[in-house]
Amino acid sequence: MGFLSRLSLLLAVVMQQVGSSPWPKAVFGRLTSPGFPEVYPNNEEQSWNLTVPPGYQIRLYFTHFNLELSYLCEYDFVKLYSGGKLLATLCGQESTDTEQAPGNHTFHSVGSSLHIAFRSDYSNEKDFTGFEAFYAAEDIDECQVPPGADPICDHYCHNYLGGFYCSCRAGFKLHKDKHTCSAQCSDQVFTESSGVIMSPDYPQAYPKLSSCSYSIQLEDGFSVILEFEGSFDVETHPDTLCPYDILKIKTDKEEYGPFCGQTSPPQINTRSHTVTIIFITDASGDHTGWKIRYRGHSPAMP
Ligand SMILES: [Ca+2]
Ligand SMILES: [Ca+2]
Ligand SMILES: [Ca+2]
Repeated sequence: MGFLSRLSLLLAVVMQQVGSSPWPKAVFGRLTSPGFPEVYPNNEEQSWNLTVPPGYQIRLYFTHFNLELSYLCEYDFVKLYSGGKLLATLCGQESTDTEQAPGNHTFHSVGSSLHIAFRSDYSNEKDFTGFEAFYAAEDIDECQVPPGADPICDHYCHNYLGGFYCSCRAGFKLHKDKHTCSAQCSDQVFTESSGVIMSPDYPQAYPKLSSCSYSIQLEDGFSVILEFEGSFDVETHPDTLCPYDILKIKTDKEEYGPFCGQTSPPQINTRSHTVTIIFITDASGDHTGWKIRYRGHSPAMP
């Protein structure tokens, strides 16, 4: 295929993609009671179903509201439903102890659809002029979570129109679940004759869904001695041995652990010059982890 025909094919593809995925259509509009701004008729029922694309919600507010007031809005009402729930029952002109009028309140759908129902009963005691409302699609800021709720991203949350995404600090990688930050902690090698190795972020909570391995490689003839230092906290279970997060220590000949719980394991004299520490975490829990000081002991030296 010649360069020009390839270029025109590429352009055609680009044009088609631009054409087929336009900027989300603006969703907005106005709703009124039948006959507005005149008096609404008796025995009237009308409803509206509003839907916006995923990642958006519907904002609705009233610029005029004048419905017959009745106990619990039994006679005439506007009801708002969203996410399978009744959001509001509205009547009257102003809120009372038992009935709600919208006033300056702005309503938001739960998810991407909102159902609005208007009903009038068989009589009107006065001339009630109904309502006028305006609605518009609005981006959901997924990064804003209610106080006390878990953040949606482990590290950083980025909101955009119609969606959001997560990212991680240096040294971490976004897990394929798109919100967990897994530590990049595999295949770490230690060749110094002594040192300190600890769980990622120690003494802060260690990361979830991470597979760490730390390999101590000393010269032949040394024996690696491991001592736990500071606090020790690895997720545990009262009946099953370390079913969630696992800390294990391996040499050519032996395996130590799995260790978990809140009691530091005793000193380990591995009698080996190469030792691998393996730490695997699951998707939940907040625990501070572990810290190990190692040193190479040479039996030939005092
Ligand atoms: Ca009425
Ligand atoms: Ca968003
Ligand atoms: Ca865990």
